[in-house]
Amino acid sequence: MIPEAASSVYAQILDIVASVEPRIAEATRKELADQRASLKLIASENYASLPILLAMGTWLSDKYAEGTVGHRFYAGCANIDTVESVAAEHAEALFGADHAYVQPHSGIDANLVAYWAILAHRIESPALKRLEAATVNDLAEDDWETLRREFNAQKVMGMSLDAGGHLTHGFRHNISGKMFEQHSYGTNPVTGLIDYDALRAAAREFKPLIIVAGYSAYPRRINFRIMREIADEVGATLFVDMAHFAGLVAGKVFTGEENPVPYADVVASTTHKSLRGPRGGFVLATKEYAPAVDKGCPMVLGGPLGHVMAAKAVAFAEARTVAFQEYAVKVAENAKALAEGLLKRGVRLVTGGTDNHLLLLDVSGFALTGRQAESALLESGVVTNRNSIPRDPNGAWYTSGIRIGTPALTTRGFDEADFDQVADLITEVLKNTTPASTPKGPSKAKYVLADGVADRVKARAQELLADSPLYPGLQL
Ligand code: DSN
Repeated sequence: MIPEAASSVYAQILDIVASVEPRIAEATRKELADQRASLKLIASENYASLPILLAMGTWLSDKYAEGTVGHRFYAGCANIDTVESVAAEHAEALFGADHAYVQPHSGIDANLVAYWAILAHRIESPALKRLEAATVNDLAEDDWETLRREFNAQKVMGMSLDAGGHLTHGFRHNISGKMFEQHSYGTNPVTGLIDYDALRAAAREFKPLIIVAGYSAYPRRINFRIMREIADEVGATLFVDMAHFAGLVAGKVFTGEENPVPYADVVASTTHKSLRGPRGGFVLATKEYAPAVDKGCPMVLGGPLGHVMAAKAVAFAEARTVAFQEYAVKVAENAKALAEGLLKRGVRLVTGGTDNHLLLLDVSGFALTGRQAESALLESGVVTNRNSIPRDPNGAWYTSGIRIGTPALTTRGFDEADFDQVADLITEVLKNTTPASTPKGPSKAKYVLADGVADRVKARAQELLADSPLYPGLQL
């Protein structure tokens, strides 16, 4: 519930901002209006609550606090210590983890902290020990050279980008693909599902130091017991990136073998996707890996953001409620309803459906690229993102897929019947879009949307959105 006073408080806050730079106040107001007026289906986005947003707008931002609780490189960090401890305490209780490190500023940062911690913990490196014990005056260039040699050519194995993995799982355009020798696993060409037997065989041959499990565009659940078994068999550390599905773990939709926390050595995540917190990251670790994870700042990260850790604490506290569990259940139910709605209207889904919060549409059946479909949908007020599908003939720029998810609209209150309507709107746009002709043949980027479709879809979207207002009661 938003107290009535919130509207005038926000209006005054924006007036204060406008007194210095009116364009920022204006863009902030407009962003709210735009988010209110569109069907937000980007699988990695959500809407944080006002308590979370408000916790970020304070002077906790003004303090430097490199280091960890009780062990800072700056004086006067007592209040930041409180904030960080409360956030970590909530995260540990929420996920049943031995240890939570809540400083990472983003998902990529959280993954880098995890990679460094695993390297530092796993690689027997006398040079690293010497460097950690050294004072600035004793640092010897020889030790760095030895460290680089001792850390050399470690191997990581993660899901390939076109199968739904993430850039940070060893892709060549990310530092993870440069730090490590990399091998990726894909999905079965017929079912589109992870093939654990193939993965096991590849792991036996490649012998990675780290196996990464997790995804940003795979519409199914992972069995982490099997991933643990494979990791143990080849002596790998099991690292899970649960950024996309942290809300489903927190909300107890993913339990037993689908919950990564009891099986992984290290788990990294963002806070702002299905978990519905502020923009940021965190890492969970077993007792064994915790000391190495805590070296994240200053090893990998800049100083922690006290105001964002405060908002993370509020978000973790929210996620410990029954209301959040009900939300997480609805996210998964709504994704199923959306999948059924699309399938019955003839849209092809990678893996034939979903059992998490996201769906991957193969739009090649409409003779469109992902880029054309994304643009036509956006013109109609439906916000999605293009995404590769497994073995995508159109590559990572044009793609043949559209990724959509239910976390944001479920936060607004959409139910299964609403998502069936969303499926109808998406299908109407796709069926009425054709590639534009160019002298060289059909364009991969330009498209033609039949007259009247965008206006009709926008109008129907507005009716749906009006029944589930964003931040109801907030008059801005
Ligand atoms: N950008 C996030 C996503 O959209 O999935 C992952 O980094």
